[in-house]
Amino acid sequence: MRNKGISVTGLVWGFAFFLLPLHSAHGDVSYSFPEEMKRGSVIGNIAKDLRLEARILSARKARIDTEGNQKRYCDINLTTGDLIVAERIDREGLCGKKASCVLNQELVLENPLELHRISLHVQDINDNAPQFKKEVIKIEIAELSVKGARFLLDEARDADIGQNTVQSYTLERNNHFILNVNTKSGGRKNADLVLNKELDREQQQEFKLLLTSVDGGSPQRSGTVVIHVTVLDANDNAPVFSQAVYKASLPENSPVDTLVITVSASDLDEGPNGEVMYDFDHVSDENNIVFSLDHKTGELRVIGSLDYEDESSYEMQISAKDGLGLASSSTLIIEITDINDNAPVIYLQSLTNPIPENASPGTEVGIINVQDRDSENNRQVRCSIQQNLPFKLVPSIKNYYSLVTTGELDRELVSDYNITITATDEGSPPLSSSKSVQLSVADVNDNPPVFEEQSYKAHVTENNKPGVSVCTVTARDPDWRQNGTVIYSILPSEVNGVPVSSFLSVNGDTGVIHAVRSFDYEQFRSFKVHVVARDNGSPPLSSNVTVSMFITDVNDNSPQILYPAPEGKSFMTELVPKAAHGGSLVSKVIAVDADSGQNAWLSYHIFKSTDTGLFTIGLHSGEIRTQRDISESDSMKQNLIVSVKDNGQPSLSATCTIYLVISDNLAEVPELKDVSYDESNSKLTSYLIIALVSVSTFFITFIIVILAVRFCRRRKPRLLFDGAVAIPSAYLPPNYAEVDGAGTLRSTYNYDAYLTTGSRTSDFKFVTSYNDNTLPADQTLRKIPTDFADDLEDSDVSPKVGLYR
Ligand SMILES: *[C@@H]1O[C@H](CO)[C@@H](O)[C@H](O)[C@H]1NC(C)=O
Ligand SMILES: *[C@@H]1O[C@H](CO)[C@@H](O)[C@H](O)[C@H]1NC(C)=O
Ligand SMILES: *[C@@H]1O[C@H](CO)[C@@H](O)[C@H](O)[C@H]1NC(C)=O
Ligand SMILES: CC(=O)N[C@H]1CO[C@H](CO)[C@@H](O)[C@@H]1O
Repeated sequence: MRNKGISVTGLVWGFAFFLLPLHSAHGDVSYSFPEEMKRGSVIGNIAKDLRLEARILSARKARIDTEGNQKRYCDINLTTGDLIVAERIDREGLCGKKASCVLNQELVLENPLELHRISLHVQDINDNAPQFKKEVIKIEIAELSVKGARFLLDEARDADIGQNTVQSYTLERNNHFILNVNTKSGGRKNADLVLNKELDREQQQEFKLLLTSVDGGSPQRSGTVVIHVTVLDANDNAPVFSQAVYKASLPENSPVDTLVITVSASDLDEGPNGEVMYDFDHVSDENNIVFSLDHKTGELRVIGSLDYEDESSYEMQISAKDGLGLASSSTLIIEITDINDNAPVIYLQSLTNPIPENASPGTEVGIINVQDRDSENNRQVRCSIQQNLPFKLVPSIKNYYSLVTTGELDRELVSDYNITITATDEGSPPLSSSKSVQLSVADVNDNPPVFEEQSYKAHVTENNKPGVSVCTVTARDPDWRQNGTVIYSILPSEVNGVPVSSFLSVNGDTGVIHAVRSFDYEQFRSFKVHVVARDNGSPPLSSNVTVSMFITDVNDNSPQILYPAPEGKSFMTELVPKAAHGGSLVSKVIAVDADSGQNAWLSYHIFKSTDTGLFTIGLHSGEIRTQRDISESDSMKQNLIVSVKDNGQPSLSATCTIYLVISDNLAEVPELKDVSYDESNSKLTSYLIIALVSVSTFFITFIIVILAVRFCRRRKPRLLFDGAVAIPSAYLPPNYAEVDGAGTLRSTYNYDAYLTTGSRTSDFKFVTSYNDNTLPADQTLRKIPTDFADDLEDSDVSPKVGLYR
């Protein structure tokens, strides 16, 4: 019931509010009505309120006037007497914020003139919403603002008054802000934005919050504004690298300016707070030289030379720093990959140089080490040497190789080797290098001297000058220096019991063989010596060669008459029968010649005879024959002087006398002595000769006896030397036909002539070399005992005469 009563009261009030005129004394009326009524709306019946007849209004020309130049807001319907709204009445426009708004109008009646005041009380209606000055409120709040911070917001305005003005604010729900509404004097209200939770720009850098302001009218009206909160950055974030560790790989020798990697760090801050600068952190100088880091872009580029062999990886700390100095760091690892940029290098670790030529196959000569600074396949190295050498490389441990011989070495064939060692790696493309090793082969005395000929023959003419060179032997030794130096010597031996050194000597250096003494063909015609060639090595090697010496004959022996025996020894007389016919053999001259060949080819001539024409002599047989029958008239005693010549150039000759007695009776023989004596000029001389011959004969006989004794002990022929006199102890008559096979003398031989001092006892001959063509005839003749008489008188019986057994 109470509620009903209130409502009734409200209605009544409302009715009165609209319709009831406010009575005033003196006939004034006032009306109260809400603003913004439509034109023509009835405010009240003024005729009634003034107790006037409506019908007279028109007659009395009732009208509404205004004071001054005020606007006429209302009018009167003359028909009905209603006061109606003539103009839009806006309280806010007319009265603003005034609490009461009264418009004064006047009703004028004529006939009689009446004036009534009309007060129009305009009531506010909630026709205005709260309104903000701007559409957007921009607020910048530092990121680090503390909770509770207040930020004043613009006040919302509402043209209405009273309850119809701003009554409250509401803020859109959000996490960070709340509103604090203040009531100012005059009932105005404004709001503060209060930070209720710290901001993080990096989480949300702006907020758009709707602020609603509501009035208290009915219906309620509201106005909104957007609060645009911008969170101002604080440098609360360090730059952060996108990776904790950056890894990159890069081939070595990459050119300068190659981009290796780009690092990036992000800083959530903005502005200078988010500007990141990259830099190396504690880098060693070396890395600085190799890489550069762009401070702004974070590009890491090559600025130096990259060598895998020096540094295969780089590790550096980099930092990113923002404008205000907050920094963080990261690690940058750059692996350098290998490129085959290093050729193998060959090191000769040891070398046996020179290597002796007798080194057995497989001997290690040197050790080679090969190194390649690259890695993996690029450092796999194959080593080789050139073909056709007696060497090979044997791989040993790791990168070591042994250089060993594969065959026999022979310094005399190849004394130096250039061994080229080539090493190639397995990179792509492969690199290679080579090294030359010079190897000498040292000599070993492995070659004996070798004579140029298998044997030597030397010919020397007898009676040669001592010291004459007879032959040259040459031996070659290919070894080196003293191992190849040849020294000649004669192997000691004996010829006929005499050391060979007394015959020949050899020049040790040149191999020229000299005769030490003069040879006598009649003593021996050939002999052999062994010449040794020895090198100077240690131990020395030697070889020997046979040198056959042939002594060629010179006509230096006169024919020797054996029969008849030389005069003085015995006086041999041939008996020729008186009855001998022509052609009968009566005697024979027997002669020999110690020379040989032509030099011993004897011819016999009758040089002088008692009765020329009675006897002839065989030219070569020496047989004396009668030429005709003996006649009585022929002298009983016949003497023949026979000369025997050899065929040498010049020829030598000997003579003998043959005593012939033509008789049949031996009794006549004793007379023979007279015959011989008749021929002598002086008997005294003959006796003397006989005495001398006897002594000589005795002497010779004595020697024969001695030599015979010696010969019995030693069958071999020997030569005895007694001073310079050579006496053959035994002398076999030479085989005269045996001269160089053909029986002729070699025409190429030069004949030497020998001059004696005049005494034939001396066997020592002074040698004068000349050709027999230039020999003066008389010199030769002097030596030839052609004169029988001279020969007889010559008491010096030559001991050189061959003794025969
Ligand atoms: C070895 O090489 C050297 C120079 O390298 C050269 O003088 C010499 O003749 C060469 N020897 C041989 C046998 O090739
Ligand atoms: C000679 O040969 C020997 C080994 O037989 C050797 O030791 C020596 O060095 C060689 N001499 C020369 C000069 O080569
Ligand atoms: C001489 O040489 C032969 C082979 O050529 C050898 O048998 C002999 O022993 C050598 N004689 C000397 C003395 O060297
Ligand atoms: C001038 C004017 O508005 N007259 C009006 C008065 O009221 C009557 C009845 O309501 C109307 O018919 C008129 O038009």
